[in-house]
Amino acid sequence: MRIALGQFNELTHERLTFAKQLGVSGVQLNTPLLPGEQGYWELRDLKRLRERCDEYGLKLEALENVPRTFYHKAMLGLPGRDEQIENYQKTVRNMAAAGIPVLGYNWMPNGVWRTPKAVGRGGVLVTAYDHDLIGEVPLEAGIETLPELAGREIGREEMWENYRYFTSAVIPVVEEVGLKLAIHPDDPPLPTLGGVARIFDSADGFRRALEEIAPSPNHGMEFCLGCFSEMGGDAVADLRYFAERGTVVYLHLRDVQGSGLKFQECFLGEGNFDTVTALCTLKEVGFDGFIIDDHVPHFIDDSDWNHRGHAHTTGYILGMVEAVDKLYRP
Ligand SMILES: [Mn+2]
Repeated sequence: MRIALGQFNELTHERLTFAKQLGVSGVQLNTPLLPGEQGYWELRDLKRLRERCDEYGLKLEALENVPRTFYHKAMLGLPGRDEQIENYQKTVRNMAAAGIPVLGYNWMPNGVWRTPKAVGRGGVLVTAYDHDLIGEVPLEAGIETLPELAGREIGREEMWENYRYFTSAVIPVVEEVGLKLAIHPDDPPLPTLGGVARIFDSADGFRRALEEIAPSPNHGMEFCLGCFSEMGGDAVADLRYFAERGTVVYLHLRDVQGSGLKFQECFLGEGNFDTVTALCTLKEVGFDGFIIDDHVPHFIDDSDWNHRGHAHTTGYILGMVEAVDKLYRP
């Protein structure tokens, strides 16, 4: 099991040096700041990212999320989606040519939603969602203002049809060039938000996508334990189900307290699932992907990218994985 540092959007000397200091083997970027006026990412820009990681002896494990405006018409089934899908195919081809093996994506036209931050252990600030506050307070994240969303209601089957259309065009290209595409759960995983259905709100949604609509050795999950914990079921049982089928490309290792309509993030070890059991499960099924921490608590005097939070969580994961590797014999 490899561990990477991620969820930032540029490869500054500071971030790469920090990754080296933590002792991780790789890096992941979320929505990297690359020129994108043309609607896709260029080979030269992608190659520069990979080479920059090489210079620091770090593996560029994955890019997570192209800008939403690269494929929102595909998600919403709007005119212009074919052009966006062609551009998405270009990004896939360019990533493979640049030597970047994984592209993470999500199917949330209106993004991740969060209400104001909550207070966690010792006063750390953590992200939170309280459905009762929607419409009452300004959101920390969510209700994105894509003009195409104004006044629209989009149902589940319409979202599935749009998903089918998108994947039927993109998965063959992903297979051809040898890239892996990995889907993240909807966050929060509620059936609908802001009038837009959320189809990746349960393990069943993933089964439908990966076993019926778009099964492929090159198509899997960005398995976010935090989101599965938010679903309120047995997140580790879901992890086992997908990991033993080889569909977990990489893992977001975070947890929450509460679930469904009201939850807040927390330190690993304080939430709904048992972290040791989760890691033993991955070991048992021979998981060969990488792990990142995802969102982390904001510590006292932390930076805008929560590097203290990342240091704590990543260190905790490194220690746990070392222990599980040495002590656990499936
Ligand atoms: Mn996540």
